[in-house]
Amino acid sequence: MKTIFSGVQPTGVITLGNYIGALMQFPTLQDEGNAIYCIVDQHAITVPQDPKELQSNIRTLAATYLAVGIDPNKATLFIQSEVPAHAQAGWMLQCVATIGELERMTQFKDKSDGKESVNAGLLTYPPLMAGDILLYNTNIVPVGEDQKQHIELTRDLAERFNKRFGEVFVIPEIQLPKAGARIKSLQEPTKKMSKSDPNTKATIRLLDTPKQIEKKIKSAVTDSDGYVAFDETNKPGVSNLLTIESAVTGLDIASLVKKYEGLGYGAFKEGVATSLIEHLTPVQERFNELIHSDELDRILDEGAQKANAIASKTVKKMENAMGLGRKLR
Ligand code: ATP
Ligand code: LTN
Repeated sequence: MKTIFSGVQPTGVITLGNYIGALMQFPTLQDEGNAIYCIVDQHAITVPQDPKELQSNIRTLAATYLAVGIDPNKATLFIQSEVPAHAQAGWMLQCVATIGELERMTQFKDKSDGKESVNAGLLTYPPLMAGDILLYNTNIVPVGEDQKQHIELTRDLAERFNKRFGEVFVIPEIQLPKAGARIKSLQEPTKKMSKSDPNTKATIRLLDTPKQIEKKIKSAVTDSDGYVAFDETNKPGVSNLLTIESAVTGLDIASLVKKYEGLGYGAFKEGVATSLIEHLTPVQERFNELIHSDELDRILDEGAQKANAIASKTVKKMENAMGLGRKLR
């Protein structure tokens, strides 16, 4: 049986990019193996966070995971900071990684670009992420395309560790979604849709109201051709909307292009918005039921316990392999 692991940062209501690129795959995978999903709050503090807001975002994300279809009877859902093994493994892997390779990470370069001072955790973010994955003997990591470089580094660190200290880690593989591995900004359709985009029109959030969704899709940047076709180079805006509708309806792009044949962008955008609202409404209803429930706390407590049982064993193996503490007898 394969182990699947993924994490999302609790840095605000998740976007349609997070949803299509990552979360949407999670419920399917819980039927295919041992699935473990994490709220990576320790990653979130690599950029400044308001403590009260962070805790509220953690709860929101937990309810979101369940609302999109994570079943706690099939998958493990937990909060990273409630399992100490993550920080422990992160430290050991920091001592295996080099500053040079961490400085080459594009996420680090993007997030530190133009800033006078960034915290050291932003640089050492990838070894913590590698620890998340490697602690559970993970085979598959479902993520969006922007995480490819981090997964490659995770594999490199695992191989280096195994070579230097003996076989401790399973080497994980990335799994990108079939479509929608990189959902673009609605305002600048060559850039990725991002949680932290200051332009609110650029990003659809999972909990946006139908009115907000309609408004944002209507003002999405397209082109002046006036016909619907899929061409990511010349028609990035239209192609992005097609990708979004295809992901939430399960229809292929070709049949969507056919659906909009002879119609202008007004009707096209209306169609995309309708499909999206239809798909998100039941998710939002489940979210509202869950967010204030005691059930949520029970699920997270149980998740932390299950995760801890596996992860603390791997930490012991890592420490022993590296020669930390006393020899295991
Ligand atoms: P930010 O945009 O603020 O840097 P983020 O949304 O990229 O944050 P996470 O919340 O950790 O960061 O992302 C969770 C998952 O969503 C990851 O698997 C990531 O690859 C995926 N993801 C993020 N943005 C997109 C996107 N635009 N298209 C597809 N997948 C995405
Ligand atoms: N770096 C990821 C979030 C993340 C993650 C993980 C994803 C942290 N640990 C482990 C998959 C597996 C991001 O920014 N999207």
